[in-house]
Amino acid sequence: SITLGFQPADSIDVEELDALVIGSGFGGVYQLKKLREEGYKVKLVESGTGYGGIWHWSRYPGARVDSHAPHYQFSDPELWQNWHWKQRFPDHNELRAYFEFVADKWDLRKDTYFDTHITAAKWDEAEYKWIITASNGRIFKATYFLPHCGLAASRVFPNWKGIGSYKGMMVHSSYWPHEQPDLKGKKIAVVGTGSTGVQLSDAVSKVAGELVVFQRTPAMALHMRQVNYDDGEEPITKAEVEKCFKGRADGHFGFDFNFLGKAVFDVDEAERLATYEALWKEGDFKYWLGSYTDTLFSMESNHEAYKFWREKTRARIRDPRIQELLAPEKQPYPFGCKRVPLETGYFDMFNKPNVDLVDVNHTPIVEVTEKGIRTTEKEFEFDIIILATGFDAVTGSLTSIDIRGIGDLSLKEKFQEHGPTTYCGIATAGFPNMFFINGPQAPNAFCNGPTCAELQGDWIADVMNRLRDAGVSSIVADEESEKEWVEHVESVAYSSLLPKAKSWYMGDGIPGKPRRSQMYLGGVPNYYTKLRSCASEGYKGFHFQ
Ligand code: N01
Repeated sequence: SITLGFQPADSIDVEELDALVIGSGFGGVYQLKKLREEGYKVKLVESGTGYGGIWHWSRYPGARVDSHAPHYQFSDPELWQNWHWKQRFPDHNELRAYFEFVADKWDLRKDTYFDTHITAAKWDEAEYKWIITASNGRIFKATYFLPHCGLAASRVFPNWKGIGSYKGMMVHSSYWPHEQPDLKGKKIAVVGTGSTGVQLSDAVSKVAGELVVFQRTPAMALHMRQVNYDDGEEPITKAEVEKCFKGRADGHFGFDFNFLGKAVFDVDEAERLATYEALWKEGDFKYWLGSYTDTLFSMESNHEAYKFWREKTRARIRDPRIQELLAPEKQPYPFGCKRVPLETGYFDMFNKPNVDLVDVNHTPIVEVTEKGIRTTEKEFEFDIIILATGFDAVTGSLTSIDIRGIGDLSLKEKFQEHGPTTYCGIATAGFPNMFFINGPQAPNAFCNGPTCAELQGDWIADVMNRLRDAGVSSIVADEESEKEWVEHVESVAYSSLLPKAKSWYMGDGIPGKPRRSQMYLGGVPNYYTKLRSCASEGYKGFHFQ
């Protein structure tokens, strides 16, 4: 029998579905469209009030995607032939407008419930169905449960002493108010220097009276090289756009570029520096993910990339103290093994008289006071404190839902005990008929979002079709295959330098979270080959009932 944990309101019926999809980012909206085309009764639920996933929530000043247009979009010609990008790296407003456009073209609204936050999902072993409940009392019974919740749906808040006593405005970057607060002339703190903190501080510094950035680890950010497009001007021709969609799954990171195909010391110093200069000038992730093949695998090679980056960066900062904090002489961690932010003026901003940097390693935050933040050195007064402190990335969005599989197995406890364990980064043993897009141990953060949404979304639709045709009720990953996949993911991760940096890539920063690679680093083509061969071998590694 099913225990719902609350008594549903009389007026709310259980809605019966073939599939329930969570999340209105790229993964969720693609899945809804794809499954509907295949004839399934499917609904999309989203805790926010609009489409876009992370782009619905992250409305902070400066928020923009680090993946370039026109590749950061769906491959459906109905969409790209009729959409015009205004920026090479679109901002959150443009991205939300794109999602609205997609919702219209794909007629998504009639099958979407907004303001619907799923709190629990339980596999009913007698009926072979998922019973899924939302905090607003909605209940769904679905054959397939597809939590495509994204990497960044579970926010991290510091547990500083006195945090509740602060009288000013404190806001997490991902709960940014829809009505932009007035930042002009204000005294503002930004805590955190990941991709969010870098974008935010840069934008805030342009309007704030005073800005203090609190840094724990320096960001090895690269220049974005933003481009604005005029009306009618296209980043590349429509014919080229079509070609790039065909090649996306061949790129290691789901982009239209790859590593250079040679190692750092295959070339002499002059060639290496000329190559670094060219990549650095191109902007985008080229200097990171389009550079020498061994950059993320050999510390000696990685150090060459760091040295070049360090000199370029130090040249932009006047104050030697800040230079040393932002781009230290001694390399603090392997370049590119924490997510590389793209910036448009972050380092130059520290030359302004109204911008300062506090290193919380030297002067830790002791408490939050009524007026601001007290470090071991002094009390800072602020009108606004912005937390760019990140997320319980990748797994947090899944483990924050009480998901129960066979024998009441808790997903949270499973992941808590061992770290994420999945088969092919798309399913996990003990949880039948449950698949996720951009979940743990898939390429996720190392794949262009829409590329993997389509690749995984199509695979999930295919498996559902095959089961429907065969009259099979359920499919579940087997533990042995899962163990092999986890070992493979870990062996690729540990052949790289990634584990040498503390970052959310390895599950760091969340108390009690087991340290394990959150993503598959083996590249989109290898991942796709694995998914395809699993399917062509009759979904090898899964059991059926
Ligand atoms: O979060 P993060 P994010 N005291 O976890 C610091 C995607 N994204 O929101 O590095 C002081 O990367 C923490 O310090 P440390 C993208 O994939 C994409 O920036 O742990 N500092 C770190 O500096 C990205 O990687 C886009 O030592 C504290 C920062 O907070 C992911 O989302 C834009 C602290 C958190 O950095 C997450 O990025 C934005 C504390 N108590 C984000 N706690 C685009 O595509 C944490 N920190 C543009």
